[in-house]
Amino acid sequence: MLDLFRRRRMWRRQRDLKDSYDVVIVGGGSHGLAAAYYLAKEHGIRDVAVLEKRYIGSGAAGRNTTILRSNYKTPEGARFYDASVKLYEGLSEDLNFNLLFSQCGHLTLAHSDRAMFVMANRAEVNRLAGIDSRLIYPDEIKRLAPAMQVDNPHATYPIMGALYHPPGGIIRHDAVVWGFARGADRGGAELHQNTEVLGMERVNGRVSEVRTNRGTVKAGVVLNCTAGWSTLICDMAGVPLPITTHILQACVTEALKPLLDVVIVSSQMHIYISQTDRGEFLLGAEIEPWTTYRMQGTLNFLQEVSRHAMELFPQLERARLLRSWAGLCDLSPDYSPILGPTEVENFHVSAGWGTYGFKAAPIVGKTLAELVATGRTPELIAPFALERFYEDRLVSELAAAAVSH
Ligand code: PYC
Repeated sequence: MLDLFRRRRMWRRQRDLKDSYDVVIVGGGSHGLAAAYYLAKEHGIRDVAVLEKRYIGSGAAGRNTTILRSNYKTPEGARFYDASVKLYEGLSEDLNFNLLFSQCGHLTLAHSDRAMFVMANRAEVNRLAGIDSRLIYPDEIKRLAPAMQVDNPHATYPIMGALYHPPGGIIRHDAVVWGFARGADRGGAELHQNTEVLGMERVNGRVSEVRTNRGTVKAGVVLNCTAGWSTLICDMAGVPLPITTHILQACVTEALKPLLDVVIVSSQMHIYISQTDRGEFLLGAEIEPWTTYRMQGTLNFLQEVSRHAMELFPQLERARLLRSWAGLCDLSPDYSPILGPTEVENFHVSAGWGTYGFKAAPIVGKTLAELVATGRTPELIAPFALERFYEDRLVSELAAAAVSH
């Protein structure tokens, strides 16, 4: 209640850029802000600038469909995202900012024998990592989502079962951004919005300077946390990434009475559905196959997502769509992130997240902060090193998402 009458600014007014910083973070989304927050909180590193070309959270952090989960396919992925969900569980308290995290449970529908086998396999991998995840059948699905049409005899995609992941859920994505931003600012980091990185100077295998539209700064360490734009920033440092950038679209209906309190996803139907605290149905679909940086939505997306949503929830037939949007996804060849050091000594990346980035924000921030502070790659992120593509050590998270990538 006290916060209702808050006079203190969320973060300090923007000042001029200094000539140099110990750490320059490119990208003011959930990863960059989390890294700034943990650098101060856990390592006392406060001479940090976060450079954001638009406003904080204007990229993927403010455009995702807010789903958190850790039911991944590989042991490396499951362990890593589990650490993230655990951090998210304590994050409202840690940041003293209500992130509205609802661990309402997450259901990945299976529509074929093959899909049932794959879900059973994923459940095993998850349980070996101590993650609550199991295969369930239509009776239990009906109990968890009574408004969903589970027994439709005419369904194109009959529901045979689901991977049920109780700790999964949804969180308020803009609150995550604001909470980390406020925490980073209070820790001493400077947040520079409308500050676009235009180039980098490299001397003796290190990035020495970062050139922006507001001046040039010297940098001890540079972190690239720019999601869809990560290849462009990496090119400036002379680090080519094996990534392509695509759009992913989503939309919300007008607010409806409470009908759904779990997250429903189906990769075969190319859809994921949740109901927000405001009552809107939040619908998302498949990554678009073409590469682009142009965040423009399509009519085809609206038609297809509506058609599939109504197969599961015919009650939505008359619901009006309020708004739709697109965001950028940076896809790596194995659909796992590229995280940690590069061949440029003081230039580290958080990239290649596809549709998984927001789920990983706290653990990315924490592990990148540890890497900067100690100079050592934390064991949890070692499997996601860029050099895995040169050493043939892929971590395939293909088909471990709500989307079928
Ligand atoms: O992997 O959970 C996921 C996801 C949700 C939306 C896009 N990807």
